[in-house]
Amino acid sequence: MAKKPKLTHRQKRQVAANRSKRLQDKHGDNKQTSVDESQLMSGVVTGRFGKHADVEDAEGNVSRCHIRRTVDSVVCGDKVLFSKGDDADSGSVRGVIEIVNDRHSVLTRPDFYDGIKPIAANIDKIIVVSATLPSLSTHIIDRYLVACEDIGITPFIVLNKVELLSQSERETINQQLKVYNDLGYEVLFTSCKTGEGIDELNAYLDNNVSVFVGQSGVGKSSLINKVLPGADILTGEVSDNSGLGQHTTTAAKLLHLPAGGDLIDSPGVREFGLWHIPTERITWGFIEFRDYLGGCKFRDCKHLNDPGCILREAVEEGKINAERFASYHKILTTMDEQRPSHSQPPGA
Ligand SMILES: Nc1nc2c(ncn2[C@@H]2O[C@H](COP(=O)(O)OP(=O)(O)OP(=O)(O)O)[C@@H](O)[C@H]2O)c(=O)[nH]1
Ligand SMILES: [Mg+2]
Ligand SMILES: [Zn+2]
Repeated sequence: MAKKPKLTHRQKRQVAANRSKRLQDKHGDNKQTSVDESQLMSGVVTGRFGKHADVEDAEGNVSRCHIRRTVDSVVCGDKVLFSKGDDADSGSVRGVIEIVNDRHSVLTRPDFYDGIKPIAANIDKIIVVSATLPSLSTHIIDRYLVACEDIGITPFIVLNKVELLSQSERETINQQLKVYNDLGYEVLFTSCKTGEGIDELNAYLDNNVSVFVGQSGVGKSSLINKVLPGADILTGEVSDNSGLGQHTTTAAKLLHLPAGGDLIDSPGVREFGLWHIPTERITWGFIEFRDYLGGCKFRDCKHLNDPGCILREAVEEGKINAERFASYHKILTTMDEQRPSHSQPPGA
């Protein structure tokens, strides 16, 4: 296999900047004429498929593009500069993404083989979707919340498929999710079958760029189809055998809301790993811990059975929810198991 040239981050930026300057110089005279297909245009990435990406220009035209090797990564929501090629050049893949603009936010997840993978860029809101089918896991919700807090975006928790619940199940789950309300997170019950909560979800999305995340099969794509009836995204049954979603959505997709704002549907992942986030940031991601941080007797307190651990004391006094505390420790113990041996712990 051919070896990729190893450019440093700085070198890559320099190459991209040089290329941009060269292209600008070349097309400097007719920069304003967007009809010239060989000119760099601005666009937003609406889909990413293997080596290619779909880019939508200001007029709403979508071009499937190659990605210049110097470009680090491209993901839905990225604002890019691209050149539109000649249709006849290379089948349906017409353009080339030359430059990815700086992102104001990016949600990432680590992949065992590929390292850190961006999920969506330039997002304002993160909709964390869960459901009782597949089974409800507050631990998975906690994982997403940590990832959201790490990038400074307040998550919105949605429990979908609520029409499947009996009144008493609904009350039990209400109690289970009350901890999130108490922490100041919004929790919304929705059903794509009865339409419950869809208006509220619509109101929350408003004029923002929102990404829908959560396990496979919880109904992310179904919710987007409800909010945007024309979207017609493929949805898939939860498997009768495994009780798990079937990973129906395989690539993230960006769609426009009619009144402004965008939605990004993302593929469900089985395990939302957090091993790319340093331990202190994981701790910070549990917002109720923040008041106590730095107060333990030992600076390197692991908040387990360490003497003088004020986090543990707060749990014993009922000031911190014991399940959230257990969830925190579960994240830390699984981090080392999930991290591939070729990857170093963050900060190492
Ligand atoms: N009963 C019930 N089923 C729902 C609801 N919303 C979605 N479903 C069903 O749940 C299954 C999974 O829905 P999807 O929208 O494909 O789930 P997803 O989260 O996009 O899954 P991935 O694309 O695999 O990540 C489908 O069979 C949907 O019809 C709901 O509110 N109630
Ligand atoms: Mg889907
Ligand atoms: Zn401690």
